[in-house]
Amino acid sequence: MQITAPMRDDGRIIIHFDYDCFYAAVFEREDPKLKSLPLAVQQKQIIVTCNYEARRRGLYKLQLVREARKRCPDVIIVLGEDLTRFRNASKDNYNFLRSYTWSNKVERLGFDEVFMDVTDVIDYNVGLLNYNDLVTSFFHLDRNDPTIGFHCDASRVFGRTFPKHLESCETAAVSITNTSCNDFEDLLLRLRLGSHLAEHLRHQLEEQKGYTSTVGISTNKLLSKLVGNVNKPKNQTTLLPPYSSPQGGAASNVTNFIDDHDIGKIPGIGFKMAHKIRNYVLGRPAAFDAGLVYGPTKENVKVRDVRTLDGMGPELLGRLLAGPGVPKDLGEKVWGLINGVDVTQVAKAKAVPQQISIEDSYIKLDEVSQAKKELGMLARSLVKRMRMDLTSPIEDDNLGRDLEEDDEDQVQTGSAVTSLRWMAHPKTLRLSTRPRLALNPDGTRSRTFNRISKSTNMPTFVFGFTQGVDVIADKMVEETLLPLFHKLHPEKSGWNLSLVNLCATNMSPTASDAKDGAGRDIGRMFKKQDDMLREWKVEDVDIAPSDEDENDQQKGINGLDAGKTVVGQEHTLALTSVGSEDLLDFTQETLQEDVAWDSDDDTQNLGESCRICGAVMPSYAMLAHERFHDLPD
Ligand code: DGT
Ligand code: MG
Repeated sequence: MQITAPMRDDGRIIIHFDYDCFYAAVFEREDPKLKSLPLAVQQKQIIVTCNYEARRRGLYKLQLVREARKRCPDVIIVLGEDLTRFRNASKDNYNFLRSYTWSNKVERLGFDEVFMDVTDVIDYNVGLLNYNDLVTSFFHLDRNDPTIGFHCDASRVFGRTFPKHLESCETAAVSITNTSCNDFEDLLLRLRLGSHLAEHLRHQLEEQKGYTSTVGISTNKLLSKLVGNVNKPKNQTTLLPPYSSPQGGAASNVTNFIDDHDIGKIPGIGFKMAHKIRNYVLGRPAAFDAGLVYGPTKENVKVRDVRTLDGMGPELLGRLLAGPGVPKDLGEKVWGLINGVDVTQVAKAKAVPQQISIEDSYIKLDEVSQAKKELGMLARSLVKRMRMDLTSPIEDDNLGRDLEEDDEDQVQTGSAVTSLRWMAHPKTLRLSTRPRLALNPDGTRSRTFNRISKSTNMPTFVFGFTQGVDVIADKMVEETLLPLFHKLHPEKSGWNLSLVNLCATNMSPTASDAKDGAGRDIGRMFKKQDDMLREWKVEDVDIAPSDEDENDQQKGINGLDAGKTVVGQEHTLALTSVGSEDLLDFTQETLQEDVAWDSDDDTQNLGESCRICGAVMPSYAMLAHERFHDLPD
């Protein structure tokens, strides 16, 4: 029995950006001569990324440092454990792209991906086109100033496409599906304009910010992200119409495109979900492939295999994926995804993050004194991040005159004294830990991803500026965090934690923020960020670490500077392909297998540290990663 595909809403135009070799590009921007040299960025003993010169010489993402050195002895290795520079570059690029939207619908996914909903810009331009002369069109970027924009040839798509060649609407749509030729032409025109806007933005981003990117253009987040991957790097791909067919098959480019993806590569279908689906399709447990570092399985179960399976549909998927805490409509959502339907909206830019979360992982954390020390480091990072992300300077034009007394104060930032105010107050402080399970009788330890947590009101002294970060952090540990910790772990010993997380949440915008809207405060936030950062800047030494560093890995794992382990984008990539199992971020939501997109790096969590090499990665990737170490050299 074949179940009909869900309806797609093709009314939007979404552009997805993925910066090329992002971490390496950040270093190249600081020192342009690195561009022509093989450059790799190291975190623990792993090359987390490398530039294209290094890739040309056989290096790749998530390679062991010692292998990279063997392969390319003159590789320049820079340390990338301090995420500050990546976070700043990410925010700067994001703000830049945001300035081109009218709706403010711009959403970051991790540090190096951005979705833009440009539907309104496209629709406006469609309305102004001269259909008798599409070749010499002018794309308007400003509704109020008709001179701002660029020339483009709206009679064709800019850049690459999927499929490579466009079929005419007669052959592709009408004859097979009776889809109206008008719908086909209308979508094609809007996608064409989207492709020209994407090209303009890519160009501007490169010219003005120094970053090249890989871009996808389609009608929803899922399709734009996936189609961008078709041509990497420094390229763009537009998914061509027709997008739908009543028969749910041959005529739809969406189906043709998505069908060839492994089920685990669909964003929104997490590791556990993909595994359950594979098992069902195969009728037996899917096997792992020891040869893949991050590839969780060697089974080749494609979307097509799932979609066309007899009886497959929302109900069956719902039953298959059911479990405690799983949303009721999960079956429908997943059915939508494998049919290229993604109704999630591109989130509007937020003035402040919804929460700020800092965490670190540990091989062994089983003493109160040690826990107190770690809490101190995490608290320091949290207070710094709160000051950086939740405050804005009060400018000379007395913009802050209407503020409450408590909201403003004077802090020393760099050499200048600046007045700051809080844009939002997190009302809640949450402490979470992940205790290791006791050893099994056979000496092995079962893995758990479960966290336990306790929350309390955020102490108000945290919002004062007169005391330094260290003083506030110490007070926070003594007065708030240790009491919470003792509630979580009343026993003096007998526990061993693999992770500790601090989260400032339950954000309450200050009165003036709510009044004046997001835009002004984002601007202020970025304006002051450089100053704020200067004070805490950790300089990485751009020299290749010595071999002894490799022996330092064990001490490095739980002894990390909390300032360097601030929660940021952390995701894992397959060696040759990308997809959700590689890219899904590992917030608690992800672990609960929700299909929500996690888009704000400020809320993402680092995974675990590998006990052998110290590489940080999502918990779900750890088993596959550990197998990598068993491989012969
Ligand atoms: P690309 O997009 O293939 O040209 O290369 P990148 O380097 O931009 O890779 P991407 O987009 O997957 O990830 C962005 C950055 O995130 C990358 O520069 C380094 C970091 N990153 C990626 N995967 C991992 C990972 O598994 N662990 C850690 N710690 N960082 C990662
Ligand atoms: Mg990238």
